[in-house]
Amino acid sequence: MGLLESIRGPKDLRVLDTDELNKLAQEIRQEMIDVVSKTGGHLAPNLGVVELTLALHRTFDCPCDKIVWDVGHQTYVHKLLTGRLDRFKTIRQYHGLSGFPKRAESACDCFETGHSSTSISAAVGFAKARDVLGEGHNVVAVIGDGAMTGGMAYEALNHAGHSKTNMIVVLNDNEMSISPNVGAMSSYLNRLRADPRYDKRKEDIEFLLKRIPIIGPKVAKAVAKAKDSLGLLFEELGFTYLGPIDGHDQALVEQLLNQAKGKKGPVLVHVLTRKGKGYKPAEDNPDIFHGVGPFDPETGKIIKKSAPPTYTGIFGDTLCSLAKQDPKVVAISAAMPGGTGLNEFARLFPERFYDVGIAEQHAVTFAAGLAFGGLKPVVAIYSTFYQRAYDQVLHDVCLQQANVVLAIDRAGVVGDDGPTHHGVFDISIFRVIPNLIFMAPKDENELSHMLYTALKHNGPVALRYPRSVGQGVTMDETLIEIPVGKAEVLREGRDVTLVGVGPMVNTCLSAAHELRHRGVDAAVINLRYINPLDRHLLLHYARLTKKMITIEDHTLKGGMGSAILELLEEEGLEGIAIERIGYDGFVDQGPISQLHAAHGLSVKGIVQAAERLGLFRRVAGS
Ligand SMILES: Cc1ncc(C[n+]2csc(CCOP(=O)(O)OP(=O)(O)O)c2C)c(N)n1
Repeated sequence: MGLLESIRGPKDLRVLDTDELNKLAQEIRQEMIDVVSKTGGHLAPNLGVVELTLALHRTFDCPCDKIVWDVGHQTYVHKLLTGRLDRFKTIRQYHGLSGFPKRAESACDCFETGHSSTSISAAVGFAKARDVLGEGHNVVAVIGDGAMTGGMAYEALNHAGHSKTNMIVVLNDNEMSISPNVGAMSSYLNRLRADPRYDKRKEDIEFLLKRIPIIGPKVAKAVAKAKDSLGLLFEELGFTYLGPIDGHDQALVEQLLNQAKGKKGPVLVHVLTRKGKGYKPAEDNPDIFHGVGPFDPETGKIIKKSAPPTYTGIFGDTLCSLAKQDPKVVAISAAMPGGTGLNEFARLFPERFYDVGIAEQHAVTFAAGLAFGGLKPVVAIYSTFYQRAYDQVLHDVCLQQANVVLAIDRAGVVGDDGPTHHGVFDISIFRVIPNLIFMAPKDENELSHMLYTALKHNGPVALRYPRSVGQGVTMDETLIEIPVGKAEVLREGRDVTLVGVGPMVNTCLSAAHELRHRGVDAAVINLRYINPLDRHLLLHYARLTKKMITIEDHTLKGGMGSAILELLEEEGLEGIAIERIGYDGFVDQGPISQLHAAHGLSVKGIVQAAERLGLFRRVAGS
């Protein structure tokens, strides 16, 4: 039996000696490589926090002490140490362990995350609640240097520094976001790393810490000396700054955490780690192994299946060709240039590409400024992360009618990342904003025409497309404008109207085929525009068929089907029966096709909806 199997909870860690801890660290790395090579997941961030997590769990007493993880993608080690080894193989699988902290999974997961830069805010909340209730536990936020580019982190530092509550922020600095980290804060952290006094002081601190408890007070002095020279920014914000130290020296991290634990007020512990530590392919390519699909654990070679290009890829390619023709086109990413297909744009047009860090709110308002300054900005953000920038879209872009294109990537369920990452709310929140033209393509060819249309349009435009490969359709050479507010009839029919948005339109076509076999004649409409709706066309088909089925890779409340219900109500149309297919509530993690099937977003689901509408009864009886 390996050491890891003997760890049932954090308490079991405290009896281990240095050799055993080193052996355990190795076993943890091996387990993560073995499992993630099959399931896919956030490997590099987790390899980088093995020693840090061991040190945290030996220093703090979970679940009584609260450890709040930022983003939460780096909690695999934490899961392995808090009683979840037996289920670790199910991570990110349908009904398996989540890839992020989950309160229902363990009392040690005190706060759920997935979106970045929330940890310090939540930790201040935990600390204040403890103070009010007269309790005495420790509260720790663990945040990466990438997450420190998000505005919420500063709002929280500002509050914590002022409130003087006892809490610890561990800054896990690996110089990487998903891609290399960006921004002035990142440069500041690099200066702290590079300061020649760091090496000298590191030796001093290591020397002194090794002598605890004999000369414990001297440690405090050395640390106090350190703060005079480094970490001034954090000191000015009201934090005691400790570090930077080597985050892979587990004993050292543990000793500094113990120091932090004994201090009054907020403390920031700066640890330096390497993303992908201990697995060469991940150390060499930390961005690829940040969130990776299945790979060969021996070689690190990613297992790729041949498939049509993705919507994201087509978006990136089309934007590059449009930008070649129009020097005013610029692109903005919030720390996801690779994920949003903008790497090539950044390479071709470095002066016209902006990675603003994990700062979706800033990205959108920045785009509004660029637009009024005379450029044509395209902001590419995942649907789920646009939720962060709602007011910026409403107040800074749409109210002022700025010429901004909002590319909404990963719209619909995204698969294994689960409910924190599914893009299933954008239609509800954006379709109600006046002035915003909102489209969704049925395939990758239509996506390129829509991007062209969006850049031609005067005013704000949003464009939603999914995380998946395209339909494999032929791409048109010449792009044309798709008339605003015009839907497309793909199939005539008299018995029922199937209205799809985005690639769900293709499911409607297959379902129409299936329904035909059962004697039902279905019309199929590719909605194309969620806003403005093609009122005329929808009303015509509603009157003609009297029965409608809407299908959307989106939540039902406030979604596309809701928009059609509103239309029918506004027009006073009565006697129209509608079945809406979409999600009701938060959606689990799992393969996209499985999630679609489980929620009726399938041919079978449409046929069942047709059955609920009584279509087969009528046909059978006629
Ligand atoms: C609001 C938001 N935007 C974007 C992301 C996507 N994302 C996940 S992890 C990550 C990088 C985080 O970097 P860091 O905090 O340094 O952690 P590391 O992976 O380097 O350990 C990003 C951009 C997110 N989770 N949340």
